[in-house]
Amino acid sequence: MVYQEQYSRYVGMVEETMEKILPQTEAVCPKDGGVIPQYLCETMRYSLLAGGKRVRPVLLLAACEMLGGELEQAKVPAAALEMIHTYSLIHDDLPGMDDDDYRRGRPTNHKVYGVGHAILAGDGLLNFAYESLLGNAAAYPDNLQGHVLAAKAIANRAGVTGMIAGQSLDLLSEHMEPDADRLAYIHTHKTADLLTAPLLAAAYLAGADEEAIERLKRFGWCVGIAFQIDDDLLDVEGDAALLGKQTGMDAQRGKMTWPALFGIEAAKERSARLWDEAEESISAFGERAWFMREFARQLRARKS
Ligand code: GRG
Repeated sequence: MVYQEQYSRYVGMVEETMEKILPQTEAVCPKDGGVIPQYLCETMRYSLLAGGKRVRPVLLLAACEMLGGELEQAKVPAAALEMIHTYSLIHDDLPGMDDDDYRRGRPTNHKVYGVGHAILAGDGLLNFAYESLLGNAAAYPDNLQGHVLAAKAIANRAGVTGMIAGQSLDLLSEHMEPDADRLAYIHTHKTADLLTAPLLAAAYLAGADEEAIERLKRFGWCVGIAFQIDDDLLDVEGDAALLGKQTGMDAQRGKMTWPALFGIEAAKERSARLWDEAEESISAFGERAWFMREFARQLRARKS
């Protein structure tokens, strides 16, 4: 199968699963306690179904298939991870954080629904992600251990020693003297952790061995750091129309970034080396890693 077809197949699975587990509800004032109120549901769906590259869920499905796991079991975890990612974007865009007006080519959640409802949309997606993960785990009693470990890996990388930890340091570091160790910590946790989460989740779902897990961790970290450096570079040199969000915001906010600390050329070199290392780290999977390899190449070439 050619790359683009395979990518569309994975994205199709994710979109279909998200639509299935979070359908638009008609309940304005639900009485039985089991329906998401219509407005809350709309605010959650506004950001979740607004497009996006679906990098994290595609990585989960692709790694699962590469490792011989059952795709059917991985669909809900993939959708849950995209919900967690989307909640983090909604909250990151709030006035108390980055205060952004555009995301995924449309007004940010709080610009449309107001700050209070945007906070709830994020909270809703975060909670619903774990509710969905646990419900899915219970549906596969024969692989309960795999599902519990996958959910734990996602919670760990998204949580207070993972993405939230990185975001906390990121906020604390605005307008601070640039510092390489601090920047490495921020990038590792804010960005790379949520790109490693799908690989670990896939490995546990598929019952992969330690060696495979270590390779995937390395791949996730390299992709994550390179992805973040590229993101910082796009904020300096990218096209706002293609990105679907404003550029030049990092400098305006006094953010600690790779280009700010080391310069544009050094940032480009570092990113290139990391993308090479990412490919190298999955070379031992041979032909089975063809999609992951091509996916990394596509991300490396991204303009948005
Ligand atoms: C609010 C707890 C909390 C965390 C926020 C995601 C995040 C952490 C911050 C967003 C700012 C940022 C530059 C994060 C680095 C990761 C990144 C580049 C996210 C954007 O992900 P893409 O490019 O977005 O995969 P799409 O829209 O394609 O899904």
